[in-house]
Amino acid sequence: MAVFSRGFTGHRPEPDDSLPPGQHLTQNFPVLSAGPTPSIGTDEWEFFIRTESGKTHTWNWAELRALPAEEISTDIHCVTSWSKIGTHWRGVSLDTLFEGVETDYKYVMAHSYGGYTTNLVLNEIRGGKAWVAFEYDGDDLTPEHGGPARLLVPHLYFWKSAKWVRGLVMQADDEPGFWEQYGYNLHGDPWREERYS
Ligand SMILES: Nc1nc2c(c(=O)[nH]1)N[C@H]1C(S)=C(S)[C@@H](COP(=O)(O)O)O[C@H]1N2
Ligand SMILES: [Mo]
Repeated sequence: MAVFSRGFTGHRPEPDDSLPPGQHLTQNFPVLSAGPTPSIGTDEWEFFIRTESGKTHTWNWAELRALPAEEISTDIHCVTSWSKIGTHWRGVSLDTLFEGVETDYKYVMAHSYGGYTTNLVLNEIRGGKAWVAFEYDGDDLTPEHGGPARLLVPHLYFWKSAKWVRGLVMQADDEPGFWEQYGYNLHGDPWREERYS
């Protein structure tokens, strides 16, 4: 199945209005990591979703790759002001991963290998808006860009797209993750310029 997502707002822009306010285009793909690049082999990689019942749903690499994958074509926007237009990814929709998950909690904390965290709202990462991505531009996702797999939440600033994603913990409340604790916005919509809190 092919999914072509321009993100939350459905902008299908001319170059002029293609970028959220305060953003500029970059042709290369900058690497922004708060710490060292963890090395996770696909033999040890695991992804989980944990709910308030204490139940933890887990997928190993083979199980993730056995799920239906989607092609994603989307713009990405980093809060440091670079944007890339029309990036190509392949990954599993969070809709697919949440299919058997029962939760009444509305908030999510994404956890990465290496300790990075970022907070999200469940109904903003369902409905074709977020993926666990493992390919970029037709190749395996490189370690510096979050490989073997990262979250891809392109309708929010790119810090929400947790690299080396390890799991999602359902939460009753919206709590700040790593960058949010340092003053980044809890929500992070680039079209509203929600950069800082
Ligand atoms: N685990 C982890 N994920 C992360 C980060 C990080 O430091 N660690 N940085 C975030 C930020 S601020 C951005 S802009 C993007 C950068 O992704 P890239 O390095 O692939 O460009 O990853 C996000 N995800
Ligand atoms: Mo960023």
